[in-house]
Amino acid sequence: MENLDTLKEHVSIPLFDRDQITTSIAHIGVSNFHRAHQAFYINELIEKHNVLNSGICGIDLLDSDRKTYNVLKDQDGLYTLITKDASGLHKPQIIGSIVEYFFGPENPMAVIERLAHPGIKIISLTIAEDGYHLNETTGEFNQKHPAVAEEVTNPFNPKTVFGYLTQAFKLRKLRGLTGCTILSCDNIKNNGETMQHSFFNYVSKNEPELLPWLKQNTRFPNTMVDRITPVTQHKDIDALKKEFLVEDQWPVVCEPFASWVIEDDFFEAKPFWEKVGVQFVKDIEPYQNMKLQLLNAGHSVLGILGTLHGYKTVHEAANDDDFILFLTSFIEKEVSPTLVDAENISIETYKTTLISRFKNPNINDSLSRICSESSAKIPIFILSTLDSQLQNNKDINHIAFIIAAWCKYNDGIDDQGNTYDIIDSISNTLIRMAARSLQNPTKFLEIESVFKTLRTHTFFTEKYLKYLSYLRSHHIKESIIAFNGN
Ligand code: CS2
Repeated sequence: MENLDTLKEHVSIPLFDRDQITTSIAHIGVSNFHRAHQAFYINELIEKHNVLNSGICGIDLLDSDRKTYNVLKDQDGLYTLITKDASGLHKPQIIGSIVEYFFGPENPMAVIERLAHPGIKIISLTIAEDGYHLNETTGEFNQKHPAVAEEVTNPFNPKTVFGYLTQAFKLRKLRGLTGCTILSCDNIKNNGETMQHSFFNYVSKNEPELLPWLKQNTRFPNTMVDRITPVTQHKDIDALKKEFLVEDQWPVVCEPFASWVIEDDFFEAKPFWEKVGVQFVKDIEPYQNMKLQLLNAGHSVLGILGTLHGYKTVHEAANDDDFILFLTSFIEKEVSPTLVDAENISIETYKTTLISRFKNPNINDSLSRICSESSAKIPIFILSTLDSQLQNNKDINHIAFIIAAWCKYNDGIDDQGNTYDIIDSISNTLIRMAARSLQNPTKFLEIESVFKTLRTHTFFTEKYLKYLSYLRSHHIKESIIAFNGN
């Protein structure tokens, strides 16, 4: 990226001296989402409120993140955030809050030392739903994961976030330092508690003598994070260069909407993030349920149904009246009864805004991003709603239809006759069980890590089988129209 001063006529640049910033946050998983969300909030905090000690040290741990490493190293941690609203207004802003960057596979000891430094008060994470390595059936940490098996024999070259944190906190303990707050920013229920559960489980298996110290020296507040951030496309890079004269190898596109709610449970004093719109609350539950069961579930519904039809993006599906009628009726009849308002949120407002967020054509969010890792997403986004509806003997028709459609989705062919990839850590199982369900329709529900004992619930399976049989012999569009008409 060129010299910042030469760019300021075309885009907004950080209005602070980056050399004055000190780092108190280490963030693991410098995804597009992190760069559109947390790094954006912190940039605002530094720029508008002069909180100079809140710089971010970005850290990636996976070999597959080498591209982030190369780009952020080349661009000195700088990148462009392009906020696009539905009217076509594109506002590029250069974000300067990531002031350091470390790459685990290149120098694991440097990462361990950085995390152990007492100046780091918050270690935040976006490691995705499956990064927590929990065995869905037993709820225990998956000690058999190959990355875990490898790092326990070579602890100074860790492979997982748990291995890195263990070594870093061992150093803090050894040096008589204190611990810090670990802040999960992933789309999972009770993400802080989940992180604590995975981490403590890992430590009790691999480094048990550290556990008492950790229990006293760490906190894991739950959070709710929200901002739609698609995969960056070549045309975004080209447009930035052509229209704004910015050469950025990896800009990030996002919607104008952003929200961040965090439980007030920090190891030391909570940060000054309220100044930039972060909401601190006692209990995350109503906020996370609203977000995960409306937005993320809504995405998955449009993703699965839309892909079956041959749509490629969220806005195509969201601008199809039949699809949106199905989605809004799913929300009204099956999701809304499980949600409650809380301080500073109105479910009604969130629902209305949500549909226009999905319709924003400039975000161009691909359905393949949405559908990736559905086996980890669906239990959180949709089956949790199913559980509460079943407990209260309420309507579950839409969910039965969605799960049946997901089974068919794993056939990998849309109604136009085009094939698509199933991107999922258990894709082989999904594809195999969907194929076997052609002969034996309940087969798909036997995937225990996703459905647990759902196949034994006859009230659900009867509906599921009826929809699956209809979907197998009709196009998705026809099936949705028939469903909406009933
Ligand atoms: C999406 C999310 O991948 C998905 O499942 O629903 O990435 C979504 O865009 C964000 O959570 C928005 O806050």
